Amino acid sequence: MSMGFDKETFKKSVLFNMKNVFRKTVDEATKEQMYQAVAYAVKDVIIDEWIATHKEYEKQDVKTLYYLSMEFLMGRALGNSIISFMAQPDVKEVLEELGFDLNAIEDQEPDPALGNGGLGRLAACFLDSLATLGYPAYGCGIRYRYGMFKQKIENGYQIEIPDDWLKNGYPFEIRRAEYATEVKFGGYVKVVRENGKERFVQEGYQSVLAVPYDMPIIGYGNNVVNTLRIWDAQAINTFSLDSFDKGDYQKAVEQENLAKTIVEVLYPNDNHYAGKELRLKQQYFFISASVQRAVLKYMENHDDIHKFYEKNVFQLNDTHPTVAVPELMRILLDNYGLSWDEAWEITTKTCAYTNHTIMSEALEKWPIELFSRLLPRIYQIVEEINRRFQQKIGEMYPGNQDKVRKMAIVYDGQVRMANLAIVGGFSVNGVARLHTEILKNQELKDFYEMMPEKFNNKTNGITQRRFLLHGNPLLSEWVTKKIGNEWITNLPHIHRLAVYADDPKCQQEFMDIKYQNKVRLANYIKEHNGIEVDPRSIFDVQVKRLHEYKRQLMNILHVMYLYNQLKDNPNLDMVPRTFIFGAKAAAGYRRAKLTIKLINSVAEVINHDRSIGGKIKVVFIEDYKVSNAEIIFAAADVSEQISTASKEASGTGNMKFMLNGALTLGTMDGANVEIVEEVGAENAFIFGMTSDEVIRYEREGGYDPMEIFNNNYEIRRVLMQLINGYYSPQDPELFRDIYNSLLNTISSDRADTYFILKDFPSYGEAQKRIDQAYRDESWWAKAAILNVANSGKFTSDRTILEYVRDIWHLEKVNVEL
Ligand code: GPV
Repeated sequence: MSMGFDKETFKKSVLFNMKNVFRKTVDEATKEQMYQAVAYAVKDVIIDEWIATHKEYEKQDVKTLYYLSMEFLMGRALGNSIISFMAQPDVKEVLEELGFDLNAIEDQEPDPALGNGGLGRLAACFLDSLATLGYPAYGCGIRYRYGMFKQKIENGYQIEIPDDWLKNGYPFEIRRAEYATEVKFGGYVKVVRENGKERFVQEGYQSVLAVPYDMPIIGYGNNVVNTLRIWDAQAINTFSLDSFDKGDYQKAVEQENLAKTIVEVLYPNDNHYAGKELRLKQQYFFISASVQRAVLKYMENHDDIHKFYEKNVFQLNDTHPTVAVPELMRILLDNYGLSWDEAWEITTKTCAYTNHTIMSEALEKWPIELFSRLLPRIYQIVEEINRRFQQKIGEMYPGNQDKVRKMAIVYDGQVRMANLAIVGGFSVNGVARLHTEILKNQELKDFYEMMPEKFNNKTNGITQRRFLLHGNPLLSEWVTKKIGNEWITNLPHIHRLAVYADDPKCQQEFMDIKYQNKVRLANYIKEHNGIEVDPRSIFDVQVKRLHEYKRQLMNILHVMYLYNQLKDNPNLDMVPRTFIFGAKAAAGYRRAKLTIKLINSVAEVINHDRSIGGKIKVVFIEDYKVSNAEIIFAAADVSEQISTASKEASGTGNMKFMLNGALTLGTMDGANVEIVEEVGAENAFIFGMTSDEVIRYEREGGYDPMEIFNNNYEIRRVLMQLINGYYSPQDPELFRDIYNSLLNTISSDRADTYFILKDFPSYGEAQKRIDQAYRDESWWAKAAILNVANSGKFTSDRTILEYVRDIWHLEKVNVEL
């Protein structure tokens, strides 16, 4: 058992909290109240380790990582915390003694969803691994009042419901008013001359008070508790009620509004830049607070600001936190009076940048008009960074205007955040091998040629603690029974399972567990969707954000095709299949929302057609989120990873499915390439164009979807069903936009931008191979076990060790209680 946990003390603590918080005994308590009481009792256990960890960090004067991110998609904390204390059996028993079921209590917790998708969940996995490996780290972000919206499906359409996750309070957070920090917006910069030196002072600004809330990040079984620090905004009240100055009053009201709106809501865009002013405010808000705090903390027990980078490193999670570069410069120049060169050396040795996409619509480019109005001093600094960098380009490539055009930080009236992040740091990394190669050879080629030493790859990973140990208890126990529990903190160890892949008894056990997990998901679906699905059918799953490049459309078009085959021939010999979708669409992404409607319309028709004997079912799971993801991965047979090659930087869902023994149906994109390398192409279903082919077509043209439409009857039949009312009898025109997107060049885009028709035949063949393969249960079980056994590379522990070795250079810390 873990050091900090004692069963009897814990039980007393639950009873005590129940009494103190709710004035109740346990037999009067609701499940929600029980959840709160248990959560506070768990927090009691956490606190001591949390304090001990930070004492140790201070004592050892450690180097600290600040993982700066607009998003942290944490998922529920209670179950994960209990697991980290290795106290799950005890807590389960205590609750049973008190008449409650642990699962039902865990289900009461709101799922903190301060992120959109892969990028935010990656940050959460990284924090888990950092704590488990014992590295000093803070996650820094925003305490959004409303997180990712809750999705409801009404009449087949997505409805967005505000996610009021703080409604009943959040037991795990602690407000740290003592670290409140002022952040300034707007106004103008005044130059003050002081004994021959220029000083820059921001005046006429509005400001907000950033107040941090800390959440514990618990390492697995090692007493380490790190911190996720998320900032809330509060008004700074600078005026008194008896003030007659109208200007003061006006300003006070404005500052009140600024504070309220700034942290109000998470932008629900994934892989998409919308250019909203409030978004830039959010970025500077949490970055200014985090960077100011990091500098102050360092100066509390160091006297030389020049060595800041020896004890601190800032990792920028995509370009969203890039204002950290000029903000650190500002503090060093204006508050510490350093020269430009001194400040620049410190800044560029502190900051490092991770790129998460090559999609051009995700590139952040702020109009200088907006940027300079909101952040006048920061803008000045960016201009100076740009001036010096352009000068350097001129020295390296004399007279080469093309290089300037491509690499400048300020150009065409815009501040280009990616360029700023590359120039302002010492490291640029991609998130999978293929992605990094594309960055080096295409997207960021000029930067790579100029500064090759900055570029490196860090293939993403996931935490097996949440996505196997917590999410899939049956498989997790089976694995531990076979090979011991070292896999929990050393995933490559799971390779020892490989020797069981051929053993018929083990195959049977594995398939039984998969079946149990499919029953669990079937029950969830019954309860939440009212649809009956057959756990003996193949569970074919695509869960991820809805985006055209991820090609949910290709999946559903294939379902429509299969259905046509079945209608032609009801005796068609096929293994029954349940196609499961889960996806949120950005609130303003019309075509993505229409795709959700299409999936639901197809489901409606197919699920009610008795003539096909239940051979196909289609389910759209409402409100895909971390908590139901754990149930879904555990139950999947087939993992759909079908993005247009070159578009998915890495993917991380692909790894979660593999870890749970699903077989990948995918393109050679992102980390799929490395998954196939680990498990062997014979244990996956790979199809479609390569990234080189896609990139060549994009560069040279020459792809005409109409040619495929003309020559392929089955595709034509499916596409015509989009516009003849087959799935929307009341409104035959409903899906016209989707039809047009595939065939017509009405908009500025090329038709079928994501090569859906081009890849469709090869996708259909891969699907057929799956149907054949599943009939051989022993083959399938073997391949599935081999997927689990070869998933070792994809632990985020490995990813973090690589970041530490190549970029962060942190020291591991031991915490004894
Ligand atoms: I940029 N990603 C994301 O979830 N949101 C974004 O705004 C951006 C990138 C994702 C990529 O799409 C995935 O391929 C990748 O696995 C993930 O970031 C984590 O690196």
